[in-house]
Amino acid sequence: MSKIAVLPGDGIGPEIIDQAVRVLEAVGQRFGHKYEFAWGLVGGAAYDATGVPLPEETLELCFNSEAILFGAVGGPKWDGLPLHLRPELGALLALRKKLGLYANLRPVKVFPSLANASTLKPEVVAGLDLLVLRELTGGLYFGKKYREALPDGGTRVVDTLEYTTPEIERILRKAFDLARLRRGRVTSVDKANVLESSRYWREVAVAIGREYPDVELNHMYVDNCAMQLVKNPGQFDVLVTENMFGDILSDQASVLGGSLGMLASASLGGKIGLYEPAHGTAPELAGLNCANPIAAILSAAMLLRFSLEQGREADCIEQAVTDVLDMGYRTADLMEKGKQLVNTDEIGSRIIEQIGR
Ligand code: GGG
Repeated sequence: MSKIAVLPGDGIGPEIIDQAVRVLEAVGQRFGHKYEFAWGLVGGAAYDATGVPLPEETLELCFNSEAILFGAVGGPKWDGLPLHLRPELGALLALRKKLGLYANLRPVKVFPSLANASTLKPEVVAGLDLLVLRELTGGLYFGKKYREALPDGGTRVVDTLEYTTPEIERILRKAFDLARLRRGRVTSVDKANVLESSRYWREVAVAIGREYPDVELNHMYVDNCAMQLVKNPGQFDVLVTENMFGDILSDQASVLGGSLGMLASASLGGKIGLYEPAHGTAPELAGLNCANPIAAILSAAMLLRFSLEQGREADCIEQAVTDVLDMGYRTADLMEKGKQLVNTDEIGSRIIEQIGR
């Protein structure tokens, strides 16, 4: 039996994760697998219950599981906490670091029936399939950060963007390895005209690129990349970049597929993978049963594919999502004229029906 740690977190986290777990149960039933779900507290919910956002008990549960299904953490209730206790830094980033999850895969795909829901013209995004590979345990989010009082009464604030050679090399190798399984193109995104870390990143990219003569490498400044994503996204295959750049660019790219609610992710690199929708907690939607659970459901499919080596089962989930969208069911974030509005539970149920067919 495969043990999966389930950490729903805050805001809409519990609602969308409930649907992902139901979908996993349905797939298990269809393919004759039994998954054991071990539920844990994380983020603001954990802070409220225990005084810390990532309790030891939760960590232990993660280390004793084969994979982690994660919802989302954070919200206005915890905004005033010091950074190290905030759900984002104190739980999610800490968990990624402790598990060695340096590679965050965020696939941006346009499902055929969602081409009209894209922010770009359907003919520009039809068939779009790109992968943002975000470095996840270094860079600006993990460098030294502090405030200091200045004699003039003001404050100096510091965040540092740090990388070491092995950290850059391993994420670039991952990008090239992934590109080999796709269309053989890597775009390394940096700000090498301004940042020393980016200048070095580019040097390392060139060196690693020589190990992969069959993969085409090009470099792009992050500002240009942001523009190219909304102008000509079809040029990208694997887009690899620093932690914060990847966080921003992947959210931007997600709307090409119709909604941030469609963007799944897999965080890999250690023994145990973590799978989470790229979106946050959407506090304004929490408890309303209207959030889109598809990113969480597609993250569960990635969990099956990468951690449990159940590719057929993952394909089955992805096909069920495609079918339900083709049938015209839409959550509010994807709603267009002529489609049928459904809530979080209902879209989960429609997907489960398709899995059972
Ligand atoms: N499921 C994603 C989530 O909880 N996001 C909250 C957030 O702000 N995360 C920061 C990050 O992904 O680095």
